[in-house]
Amino acid sequence: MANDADLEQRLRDLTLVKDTARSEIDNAADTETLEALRIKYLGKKGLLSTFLKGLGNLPQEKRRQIGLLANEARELVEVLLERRRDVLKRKELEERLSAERIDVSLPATPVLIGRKHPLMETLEEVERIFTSMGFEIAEGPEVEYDYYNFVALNIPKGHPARDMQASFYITDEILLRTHTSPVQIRAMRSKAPALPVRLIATGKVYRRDDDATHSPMFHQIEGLVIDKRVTMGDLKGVLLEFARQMYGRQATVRLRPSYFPFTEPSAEVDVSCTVCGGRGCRTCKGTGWLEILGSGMVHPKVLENGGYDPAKVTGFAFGMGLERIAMLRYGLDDIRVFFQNDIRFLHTVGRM
Ligand code: 2NL
Repeated sequence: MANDADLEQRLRDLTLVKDTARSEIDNAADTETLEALRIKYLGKKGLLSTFLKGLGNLPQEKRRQIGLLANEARELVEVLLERRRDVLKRKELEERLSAERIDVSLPATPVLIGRKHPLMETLEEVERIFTSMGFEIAEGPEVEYDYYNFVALNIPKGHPARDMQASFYITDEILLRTHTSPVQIRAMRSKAPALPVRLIATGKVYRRDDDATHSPMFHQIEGLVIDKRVTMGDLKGVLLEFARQMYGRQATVRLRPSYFPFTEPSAEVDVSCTVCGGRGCRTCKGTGWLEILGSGMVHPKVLENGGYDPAKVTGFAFGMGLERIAMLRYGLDDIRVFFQNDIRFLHTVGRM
């Protein structure tokens, strides 16, 4: 009977669809492929829907019979899909977890952090020492009048110490300060005639110079003491205490005669070599001494320009380059490393 043959053919078709679905679903390698199979078998235009639609011309009894089987097939495919989906989901999660695993034993990327600049460390140490002896800290403008920078300090126009080639002039009368002395002149003039004056002036200064031992911008620390009967002995005592606090209690100082326009008498100050202690080595070139600053008794004209009466008071002053003090402290021989901003310098200097 044609109908029976047709029915059997349809049952074979259904079995084939079920078997193919089972094997395709079991072999699906990932959830994407599985979704494509869901559409292939269960979608609106999928194989099972198409199969059910094709039953329309069968007699009702046969249609009911085969429809039942087809629906069982649909449920089977749904169950197979769901089981396979669970397997694949778990597999994909495991793959992701192992791919994203973090090896906590790996060394971390180093984080480079900054540190206080060696010049500022040195400055703070110098300030600490002088404030411990009763000095106050004064600051002033870096752009200065020729008068405060030179004239008030007994360096009049035409004086060899104010060579135009050596200073950064902005106009005829205004320049970048070449030392911190104008800060002290300003401080004296705002305080005079009160006593005592005990201050240090610190900050950037500028000179047209540039090599391994000179930078066009560097830092100075100057000290000034004015009172009744201040002597050169007071100067030496203060500087000896500075050297001992800075370089250790064994440190000593010596004064050598010198000349500055703003002091009279003037003296260069050496500290016993911080490397060999005075026996003589490469750093002190065998002399046992290192020059650290210049000093002297404040010139009467400078006292007067600062508003003090040289007949009633005396004073001493000294000045040092912060870079030189820091170079001795850290054993450096090139001033330029302070200003090159090479992070490796900050990470190594003073730490070896
Ligand atoms: C040096 C020498 C010195 C002064 C600075 C000074 C300041 C006033 C009055 C008198 Cl207001 N003197 N300062 C005195 C002697 C030496 O510096 O070689 N500095 C790097």
